[in-house]
Amino acid sequence: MRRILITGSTGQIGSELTVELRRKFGGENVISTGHKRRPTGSALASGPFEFLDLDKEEEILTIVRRYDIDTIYHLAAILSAKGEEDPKMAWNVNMKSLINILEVARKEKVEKVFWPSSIAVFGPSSPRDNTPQETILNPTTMYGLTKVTGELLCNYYFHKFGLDVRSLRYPGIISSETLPGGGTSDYAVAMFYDAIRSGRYACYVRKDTELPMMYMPDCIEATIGIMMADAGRLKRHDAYNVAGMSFSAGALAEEISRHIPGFECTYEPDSRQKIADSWPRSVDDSAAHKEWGWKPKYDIRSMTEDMIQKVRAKLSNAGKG
Ligand code: AKB
Repeated sequence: MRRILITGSTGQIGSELTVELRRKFGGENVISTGHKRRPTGSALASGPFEFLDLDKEEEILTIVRRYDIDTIYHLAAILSAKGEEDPKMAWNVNMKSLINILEVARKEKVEKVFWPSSIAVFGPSSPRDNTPQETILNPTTMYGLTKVTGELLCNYYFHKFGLDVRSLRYPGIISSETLPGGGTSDYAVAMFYDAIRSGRYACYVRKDTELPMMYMPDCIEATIGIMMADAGRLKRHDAYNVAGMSFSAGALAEEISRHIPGFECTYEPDSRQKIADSWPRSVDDSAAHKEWGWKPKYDIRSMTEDMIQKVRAKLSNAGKG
């Protein structure tokens, strides 16, 4: 059996995707990589880990050859809010790593590559409700620029070299395992932690700010789902819109209050408000439904119930430790 390589495997999505792929395909067959720290925790430590500098094509090549890799999930990236602090660094990290992965993949005849795009490809001139699959892509963040360029690049490698690249436009992802870092949608995760710890949260976007979101189990399902889909059914190799749920910051606070009576959320918008205002409130993911059977399971109610339970258990275990 050939093997799977994951970049960014200590991040919010990578940490949970690694565990699920190892459960499905066996620990030894999933190579997790990162460039800063070794993963902690038994689940992530349940298979090979390699330090990998994605800036260096030859390092990627060495690992792909050493492990006989046939599938790559390239998740490492700088997200939207962090990208605005140092736009040049965001461009360099996001674009250099992607082109290096695509180059190694085509040269080594890797079978499939997954690369995440984002709702950040849209901008203020895109329709904000039920945003279509095909519409104006005119982002105003550097992160969004790298996602539009990345989509074009993936599509180019598919048509020019026949490399099977697949991609999703992730909405904000909500999860309890690994905290997100540097994104605009991170408030949806932080609100749970602060609500459980202290019963209050100062939210950095307005109460009426509505964004598309997805719970991690659906995110993992969508990511593996598109990679397992029959190639003949996929009409696109740039990226598919995928929706889970859409809600405002105020609606999430209200839902959390049902579990934590007296929870108090205040709203103190900062520079991330402008980014959120440039993104869709909801997206049309009918192409994903039709072409590869995408169907989310969680809505705001079931996600909140599960998050409260998981974050409570996590914080109470951490308190004991
Ligand atoms: C971010 O907020 O930057 C990301 C995203 C929506 O791509 N979570």
